[in-house]
Amino acid sequence: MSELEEKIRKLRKQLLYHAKRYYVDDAPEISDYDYDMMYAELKRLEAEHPEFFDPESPTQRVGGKPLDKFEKVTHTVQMNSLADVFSFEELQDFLDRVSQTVSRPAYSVEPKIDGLSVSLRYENGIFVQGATRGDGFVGEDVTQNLRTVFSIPMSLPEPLNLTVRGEVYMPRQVFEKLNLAREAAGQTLLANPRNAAAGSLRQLDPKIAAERKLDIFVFNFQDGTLYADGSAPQTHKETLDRLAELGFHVLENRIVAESADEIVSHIKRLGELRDSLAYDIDGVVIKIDDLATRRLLGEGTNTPKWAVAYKFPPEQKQTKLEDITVAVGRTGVLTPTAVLTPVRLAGTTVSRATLHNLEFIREKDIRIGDIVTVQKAGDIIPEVVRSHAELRGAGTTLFSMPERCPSCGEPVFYDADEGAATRCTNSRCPAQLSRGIEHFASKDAMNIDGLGPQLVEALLQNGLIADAADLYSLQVDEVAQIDRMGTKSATNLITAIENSKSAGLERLIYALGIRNVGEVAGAALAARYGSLAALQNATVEDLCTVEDFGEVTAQCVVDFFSHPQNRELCERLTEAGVVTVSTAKPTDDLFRGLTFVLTGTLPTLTRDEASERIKAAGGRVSGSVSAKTSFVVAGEAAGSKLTKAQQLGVTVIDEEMLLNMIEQRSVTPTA
Ligand code: 0OX
Repeated sequence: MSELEEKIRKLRKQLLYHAKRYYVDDAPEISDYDYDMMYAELKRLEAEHPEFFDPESPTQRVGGKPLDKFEKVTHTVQMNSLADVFSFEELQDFLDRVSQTVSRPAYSVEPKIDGLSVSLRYENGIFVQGATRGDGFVGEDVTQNLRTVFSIPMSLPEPLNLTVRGEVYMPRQVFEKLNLAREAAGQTLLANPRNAAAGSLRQLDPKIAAERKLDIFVFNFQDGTLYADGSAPQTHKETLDRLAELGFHVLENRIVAESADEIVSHIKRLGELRDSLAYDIDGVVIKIDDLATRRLLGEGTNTPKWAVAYKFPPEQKQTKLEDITVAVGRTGVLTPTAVLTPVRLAGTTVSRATLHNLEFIREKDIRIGDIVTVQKAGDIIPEVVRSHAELRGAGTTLFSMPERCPSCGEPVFYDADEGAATRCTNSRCPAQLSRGIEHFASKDAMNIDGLGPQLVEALLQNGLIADAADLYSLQVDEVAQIDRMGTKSATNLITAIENSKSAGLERLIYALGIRNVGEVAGAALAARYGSLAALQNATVEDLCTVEDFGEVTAQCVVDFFSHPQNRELCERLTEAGVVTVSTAKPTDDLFRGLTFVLTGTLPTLTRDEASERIKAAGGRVSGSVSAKTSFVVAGEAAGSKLTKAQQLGVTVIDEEMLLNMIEQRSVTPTA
């Protein structure tokens, strides 16, 4: 072997060793910098000497090309989900149920990682395929992205055929860094590490997934052989210990417990540990340890009878309400926002929370300087739950709404009818203007990538734009003058603006920000009138005949176009080349007259994708369930919408049934 080849081999070996020390053992021996240097050197040598190519090289983790779509994978063993319990009483019910069949079973009590379940398949000890859980039967092939997860071994020390299951997650630190970078680039922030991990795993370009530095905890042996002699493990603990021996990053902080007391105290311990872990956990999994006992208890329809997930109650924290600021929204509504002493809550640092309106503040007797309890609604939006009058010292102050708009200084009006809103009615108010342009550019409207709140503000402040139509005459060199914008970002922005011209009439109508006209109404108007010009001349009477339009919304549309400056805006948008006529091909009429509501996380489609499919088939997508709803499409963790559908007797279907309906061109759901 040449000296060079020797050197390359040695570097590969060292890098593999240090990656394991870092990602699997959590005990790095060298600095990140030294690791990166070694990696860069190997990359250089491999590029100069392709004759020494080795698919096992650490540099080959990010080798694949971007895909067009993910292939489907049928799981050999169903990837079940877990039944949830929300209290110790419900947990006791589970334990009681089990003890009717088995006496004094031992349980594995382990953290429930808040990530995404995947399967990893090895053939002859080589990692050959990784797939998402999907609906438990069929998932998506995300092998390329999983290869970038360093704690997934590309090969095992023994030539085994096996499939394991684990939870992919984004470590909190990685998540925070990612959001800081997104903030600096004016991109929307990701809500929590779980969403960030899900988004990363769904990247078609493995390079992006690699940058996201995902990690995994393996928690189950699905299929195959765990020992070369073909023998099978007896317990879950033995399985996981063996998987650790094979080089997997296996769940930590788990115990084997024999009594309810032991289980409950470990749950409490994990609850206390939660904040100090490097990753998010959202509960504790309690599963029978003995594998033969598991088989005896068997499986339910979608969940095993031998395990439950105890879900932690929404995390709440106390913090100080330092101040209340008032923001002016797109429609002029003044919204009070709590400024909090920053506190870590469910995966992110929270320093602001909405206080809705004055009524909310009065009802909860919230005062500036109070200690308040905060939590995240749906684990995403921070909210103030209560104030603590009992902890109130001297020096707290009552809040009152400003009498003048904090942005333009004009008097504001209180409207008890419209959701107790305080409103600035000055149509030239700068805050409303910036929010309006942000809305115009937003993802669901004209979808101008990179044009976030900070950039809109900068463009307005520099006098480069005065309204949304001005965006279309911006020049690269003008934009490049703005702080922290180089020529490259400026060029990207101009391209995105240019592309938005063909966003389509539906989006354009929504983007105009007409009161009460959301995406659904925008689409209905586009379908009905076919052009912006026709819409501008519609009467209230005529608008009232559009599907789901009442007089209030109809009047809002007429009011909007009765303002000369709005008409002028439309004229300038048209002149700039924005498409203002409907280019939609006549839609399919399979779902004509049918309304769908989406709830929960669907196994393979994002919410937007599912909506697009329904709309393309001529159906409507609504945000709320009523007796008029035709179908509720429910995914994992579906909440109140599902309950409401069941109460109202609305047909509930899953993603697969929806796709079957479209494929088989039938409005009768079949599994
Ligand atoms: C987790 C986790 C998820 C195995 C068979 C049914 C559920 N998120 O950490 N799932 C399971 O168990 C599977 N265990 C876990 N720890």
